[in-house]
Amino acid sequence: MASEQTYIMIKPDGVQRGLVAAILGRFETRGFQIVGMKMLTPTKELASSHYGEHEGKPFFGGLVDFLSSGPVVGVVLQGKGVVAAARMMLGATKPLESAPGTIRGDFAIDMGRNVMHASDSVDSATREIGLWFKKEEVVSWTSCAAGSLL
Ligand code: 3AN
Repeated sequence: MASEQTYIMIKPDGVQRGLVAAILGRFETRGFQIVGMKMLTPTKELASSHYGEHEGKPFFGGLVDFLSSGPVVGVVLQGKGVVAAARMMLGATKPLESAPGTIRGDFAIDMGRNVMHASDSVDSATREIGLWFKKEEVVSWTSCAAGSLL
């Protein structure tokens, strides 16, 4: 399995509920590497581009309004199979269908307040990393831990 990068984002509800460390900690302790991270309040334009595939759907306006309503934490994660793994750790789109142990299954109830985003494919990850990060904002580092595979 090749090393990949994916884009994950703690949404405004996750930031406001103080879940940033708890969520990011799951990825760090599993062994994935944070190679880019920023906090910002997205403009409506950025939020619309991010959710471009949903443009025209009835929930699009609310989705964009919510994502741009407050600060989010955007993260580039790196590691073997990280795109699929992050989706598995995130859980289903509808929080009440998310398995316990997943992030949404443990932290969310409402569809419109489902605490986190994760790219759903390698192609989406490439697009979303390019949308949220400049090239120089994604870094490269090696762990100093003995025996580390990073
Ligand atoms: P995910 O966030 O699991 O990748 P997407 O990309 O299908 O799911 O949808 C993006 C966001 O749009 C979801 N997190 C959810 O908040 C919202 N959403 C998706 N489908 C619906 C729907 N049918 N009704 C209301 N909101 C929706």
